[in-house]
Amino acid sequence: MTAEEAATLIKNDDNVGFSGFTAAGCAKAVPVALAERAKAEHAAGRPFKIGMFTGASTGDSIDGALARANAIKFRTPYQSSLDLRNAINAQEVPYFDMHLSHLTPMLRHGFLGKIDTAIIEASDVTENGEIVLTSSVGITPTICRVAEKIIVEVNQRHPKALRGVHDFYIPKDQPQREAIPVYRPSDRAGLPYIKVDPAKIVAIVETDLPDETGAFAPVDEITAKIGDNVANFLVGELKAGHIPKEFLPVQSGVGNIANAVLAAMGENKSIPMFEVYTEVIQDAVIALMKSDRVSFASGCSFTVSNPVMDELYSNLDIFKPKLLLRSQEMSNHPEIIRRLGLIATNTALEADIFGNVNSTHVLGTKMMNGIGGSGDFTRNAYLSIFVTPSVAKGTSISAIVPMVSHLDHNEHSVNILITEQGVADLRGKSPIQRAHTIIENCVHPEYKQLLRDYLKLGSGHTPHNLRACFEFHNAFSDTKDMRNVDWSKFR
Ligand code: 0RQ
Repeated sequence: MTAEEAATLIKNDDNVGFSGFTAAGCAKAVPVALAERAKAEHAAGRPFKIGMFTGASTGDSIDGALARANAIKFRTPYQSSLDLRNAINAQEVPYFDMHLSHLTPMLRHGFLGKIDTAIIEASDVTENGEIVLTSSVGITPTICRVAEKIIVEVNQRHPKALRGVHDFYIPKDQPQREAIPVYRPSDRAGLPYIKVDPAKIVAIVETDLPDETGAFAPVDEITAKIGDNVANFLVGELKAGHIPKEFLPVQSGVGNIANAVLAAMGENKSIPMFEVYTEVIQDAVIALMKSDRVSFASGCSFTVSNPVMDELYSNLDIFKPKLLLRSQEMSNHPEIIRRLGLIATNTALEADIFGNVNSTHVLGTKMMNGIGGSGDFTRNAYLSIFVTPSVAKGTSISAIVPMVSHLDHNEHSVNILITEQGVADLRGKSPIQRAHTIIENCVHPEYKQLLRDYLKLGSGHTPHNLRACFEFHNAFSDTKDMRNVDWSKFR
């Protein structure tokens, strides 16, 4: 049927689960038709809002279109759409930020209510209910299981030869749970297709639309320096015997900095060819496969720019044996992450001098995207690294502050902090030792003395001054520059 006809199957107040992870593998036609339907209902004076579960962020056709149509009842677990972010920060859309590995078990346990309809994108669907997905897996196996109805967009952009790239495995519920049989990034645990009762498929809509993934920013001086610092630190760890000589699988976060870090690791020939066990497979991973620096990559999505996607699909016979897509429950599972011994690198918005990290809230109150998978990986990795430029908005914001204005990853989980200034190895250090290491190695020169002076205002094991700890943030909100902090009134 048409997307418009399919959209009429969704009612006001329904909960909808969407396929996709980042913009990869998202439905594109039905959500846009749904947003149009919401606008028409609102114009007729009737309410129309849906609850939304997705894998992570989505393309503009889902989050952007539905936010602009004022059609969202609630939203979880991660987003990166400007229109949706504005609605969340204006308190128009209730949003709950979740560890991505937690979402599907919670949906299966019924903690988050029922799902009326799953709207998913597929490359193929058979009469007996075998569904092969496209460029991501996300939460799709679970929403297909728990939803009452399934709407499938079959997108011709994605070749049927994708069958075999995915691995669909849902662990048994407790107390019957068994060990997940993934011992290497390339191990498969389940089927290459999702099996559903064909009677649940209430609509099939044909499309031919590209994923809405944007291009990555080119590596610049700052991100290149951060990438080099990460690569050189890992070479030191190899030489010290802290990382085995065959290396360990790598997880790398989302965004431009993460892309630059992977590129720098690929260029540093003291690092052997490595495997990737991650969430988002970005452009840099595909480039490193071509140059024989990455031997295998397991992830939850191909979050690649359109030219890289075209190249991937044109050479699928070469890339297919080296790639695997899993659900986010598997790509981010603590059991597998701890077993494989991942080297995890994620991006902080701000960190404090004691090693606590804020990945989500700009200046403590405004939601940026969400915690995503960063907590799943950070808490369970062999080595947990956080990267960030030392300053933001010119030099008016220091990314290193006395106390983080929101806490996502605490001092117990953060091993290494890296900026373009240098590397702070926090392992085995007391709070005061961590503070000295971070200030001297990672802080921008404009903020070093200010933070040294802050440390003198406190006392105790973790020498905070609770009256002064948010003065960087207060100075920014009062004067638009954190450097205008004045410690004299706290001495
Ligand atoms: O704003 O562009 O307006 O100048 O915050 O900067 O360049 O978008 O950075 O793409 O690397 O994303 C943490 C958001 C970084 C991302 C975050 C301003 C800065 C800029 C951000 P402007 P960019 P990135 C697993 C891993 C959580 C999820 C995660 C993220 C903007 O990495 O969402 O890790 N992480 N998932 O100027 C105020 C500060 C600031 C600041 C930067 N201290 N205060 N503003 N900015 N520092 C994968 C998944 O889960 C999918």
